Amino acid sequence: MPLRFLTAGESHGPLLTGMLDGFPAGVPLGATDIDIDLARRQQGYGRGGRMSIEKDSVNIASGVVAGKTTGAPIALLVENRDYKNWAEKDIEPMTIPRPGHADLTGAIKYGYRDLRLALERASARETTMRVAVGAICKRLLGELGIRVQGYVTAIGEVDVRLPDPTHPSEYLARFEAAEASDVRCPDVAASEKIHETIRAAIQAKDTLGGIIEVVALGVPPGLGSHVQWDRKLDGQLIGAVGSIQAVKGVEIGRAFEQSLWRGTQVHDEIVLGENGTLRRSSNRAGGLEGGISTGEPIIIRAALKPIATTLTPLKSVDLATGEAQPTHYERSDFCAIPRGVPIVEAMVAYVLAAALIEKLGGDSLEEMRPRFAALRTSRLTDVPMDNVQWRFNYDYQKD
Ligand code: EPS
Repeated sequence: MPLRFLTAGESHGPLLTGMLDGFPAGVPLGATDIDIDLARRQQGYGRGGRMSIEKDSVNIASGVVAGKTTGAPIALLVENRDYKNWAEKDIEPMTIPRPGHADLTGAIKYGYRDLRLALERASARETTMRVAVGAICKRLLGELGIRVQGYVTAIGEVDVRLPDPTHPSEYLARFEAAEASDVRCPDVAASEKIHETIRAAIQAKDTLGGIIEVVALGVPPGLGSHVQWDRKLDGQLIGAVGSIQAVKGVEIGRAFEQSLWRGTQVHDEIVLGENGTLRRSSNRAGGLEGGISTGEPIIIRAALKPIATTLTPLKSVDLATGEAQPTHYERSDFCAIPRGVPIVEAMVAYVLAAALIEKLGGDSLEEMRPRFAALRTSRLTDVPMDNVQWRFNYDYQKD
C-alpha cells in the first residue's frame, strides 16, 4: 500500500486533523518530533496576529504505541485555540470576494451563499497538518540518513544569489544560519534587507511573496522512474509543492534561468572519482535526471505569491448588491514566506518517504534498512555493461 495522507479541519473550527496511512512500523515517534516543526511554522517576521493566539501542538490518536509506529494509520489532531473566540459569535456576512483568495472560485464551485465557507478551508491554517505529516516522514528519512530542510532566497525585491556549494555538507551550515534568522534567510546581510522590506510593506499596508528553496541531502540514486509519467519523482515533487497555498511556481534547481542557457552550460558532466565512483562536477539538474534521483542533493524552489488579504483595499464586487466595492480586511499575515519553509519541507519529505517505501517496501523500518544498504549506487561496478552488439528482436508482426 502506498503512503498517503488526508487533512481535514477549518481555520476557525474546533480542530485540524490528519491521517497518514501506509507508514512503516518500528519508527520511533513522539509528539515532540512533530511539535518542533509546528513551532517553526509559527515563527518568522511578517506573521499575522493569529500566531500569538495559537500554540500548535499535536495529539497522536492512533498508529503509535509505546513510542514506535505500528504500521497502522496515524491519526493526528491539533486544536485551534482561536475556536473559542468564534464558537459563540454571530458571523458577519462576507459577500465581497478578495482577489487572489478562494472566495470567489470556491463560491462559484460549491454554490456558497456566504464567502466565509470558502475561506475557512482554503486558509493556510490547513498547512499545520501538512507540517505534522511531513515531520513524521522526516523521522523515517532521518533513520536512513536523509535530511530535508530549506530556507528563504527571495522576498519582495531582495533576491539572494547563494553560491553553489562545492560539497553537500555546506548545506548544513546554510540550514543553521537560516534558522538563526527571523526571516529564515541564511545570508545575514540579505536577512536584514528582507526584514526592512517586510517592515516597509507592512507600513505601506501591503503584503509580500517570495522564493523558498528546499534541499534533500542523502537521497540515494534510483528513486522515481523514467518509465511512466506519474512515477517521475520530479513531477511528484512539483505537484506536491505546487499544491501548497499561494505557490504559483515550482522549479528543480534553477530551471527557469537555465532554460535560457546552452546545453553545454547546463548539464552536469560525469567524472570518475575515487574508488570508481561516478561523480558530477556540478548539480545544476537539482538532483534529478529522467525523473529519477541522481544521488546529488535534490533542490526544489517554490515561488509563492504575496498573501491575498491586503490592508489596502483591492477592487471587487459585493455579490449581495452587485455593486463595485473595495475588499474588507480580514486578519492575515503580511509575509508568510519565512513560515512557509517547513511547509515546503513537509511536502518534499512526504514525496521522498513515499518514493522510498515504493522502492524498499514499507511494512517495517527493520526490513527497509538492509534493502536501503543494498541499493545500487553510482559506482562503476554497480552498472556493469555487456559491451556487445545486440538486436531488438521484438515479437511484433507487421502486416
Ligand atoms: C494561518 C491562520 C490564519 C491566517 C493565515 C494562516 O488565521 P486567521 O485567518 O485567523 O488570521 O493567519 O491564513 C492565510 C494566510 C490565508 O490566506 O488564509 C496559519 O495558521 O498559518
